[in-house]
Amino acid sequence: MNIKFPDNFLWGGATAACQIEGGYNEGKKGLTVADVLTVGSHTETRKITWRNPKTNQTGYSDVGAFWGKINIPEGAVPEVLEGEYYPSHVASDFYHRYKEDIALLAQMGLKCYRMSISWARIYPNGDDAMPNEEGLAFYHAVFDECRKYGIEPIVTTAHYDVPLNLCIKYGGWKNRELIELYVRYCEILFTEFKDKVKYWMTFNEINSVIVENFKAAGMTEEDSTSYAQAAHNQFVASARAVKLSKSINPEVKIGCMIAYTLSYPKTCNPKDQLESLLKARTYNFFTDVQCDGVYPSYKWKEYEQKGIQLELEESDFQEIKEGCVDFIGFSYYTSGICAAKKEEDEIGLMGPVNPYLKTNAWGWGIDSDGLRISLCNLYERYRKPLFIVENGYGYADEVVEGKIHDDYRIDYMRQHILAMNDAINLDGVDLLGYTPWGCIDISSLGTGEMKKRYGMIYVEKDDLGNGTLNRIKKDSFDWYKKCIASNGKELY
Ligand code: BGP
Repeated sequence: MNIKFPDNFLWGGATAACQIEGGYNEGKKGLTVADVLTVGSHTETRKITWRNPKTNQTGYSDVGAFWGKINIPEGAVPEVLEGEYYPSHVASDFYHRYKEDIALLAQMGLKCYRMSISWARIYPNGDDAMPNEEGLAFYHAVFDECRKYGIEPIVTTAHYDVPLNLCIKYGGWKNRELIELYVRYCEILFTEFKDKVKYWMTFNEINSVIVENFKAAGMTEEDSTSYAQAAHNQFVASARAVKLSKSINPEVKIGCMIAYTLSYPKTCNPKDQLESLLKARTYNFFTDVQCDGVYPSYKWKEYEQKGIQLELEESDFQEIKEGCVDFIGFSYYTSGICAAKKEEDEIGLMGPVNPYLKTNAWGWGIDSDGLRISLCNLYERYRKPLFIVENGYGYADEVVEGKIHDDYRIDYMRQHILAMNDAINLDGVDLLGYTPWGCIDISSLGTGEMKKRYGMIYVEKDDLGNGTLNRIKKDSFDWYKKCIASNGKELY
């Protein structure tokens, strides 16, 4: 097996602020949409908690999109309820343990660490007149700790943690006012961390704005026009941020980030193939705009058929054209199936179960060939450098006599690293790096569960927040350390 990764390949690990930091109301941080989300499970959706300030009535709403409909009553606003448990409030307590955690990442030999900055740590309400110095100081300390070990920070500016005030006061990303507020937030980041951060990404899984409206866009509306407007506003915001970043430091590399939800046609029926083509547009649209700098014609046709009218400004399309990204970051976990005839056994995003794939307890199939297909699809469509910034195997790991034997995760990562090797050496893909998701155990985004673990480092905490938060190296820690030290050659 000829394994050859580029000498400067960025082996890393990934987390997100609202899933790892905790300290949800410390250091003058404001609330985010993540802070009002309860814990769910594979069968029970997470809920948005709310209160009506006039009547003092409180309640729970589904989180929307694939997870029920948002039904926050008129006059009520999302709010943290006394006595409720919220996975993001303490999370994995990185806010207090970041030195210990980064030292562990350095022991694993990571070349880079993909993380996100919480907008509400920098501007607690998203629209504050001045930035929060304590928030800036926290991230300076984190980046200094990374650089102390030669670890390159790869930073996402927004990762499912819209400041809650922007949801309540502005209605979230369907409101064009968020463009300017976001660009002002990015200006502080790019200026403040000019000499510490070389790689940025704008919106995490920007294509989820049409399926994770509350988490990704801070919206409680679920109509197609709101989705389309939120996507457009994020395109303009991202494009302005790209141009701004280059004006502050021409050396930075700034990317978009999508969830690559590859879907195979269920049969060789041409109707299923057509369905697969249409399904691919749910993510291709977002990279088409941010890599080509124009809306694809199929999207205008779709908006015409749906009667969607965007709220546009003269300069929008010029800015989008001038704000194309340097690289494409994407998440890949599994692949799905789509069929012209909808099946009753569809599991949300990914469609019916693929009989050719083994799945984890959450029904996500293990498909490393799908990763190679995704890499080829993206590279051959855009010919821009790619970065796998999320990939991993969620599993309810068990501690047995102080050890965690996660051979299943080692096997998953080995298969996907071999697929990356093929894409690089057989298909000629330009792949910058690989940051497996949740390198330190963090709460699941979809379910809020702690037991859906992805890390090479175990965190002692259960689904209801009980535990010591102590860190334990899993078997995959030493395995990944050897993989990195051998630049991908030592995988067995
Ligand atoms: C992606 C998110 C990550 C992470 C991942 C795993 O969509 O970008 O934040 O959560 O999904 O999903 P989950 O945490 O639900 O297992």
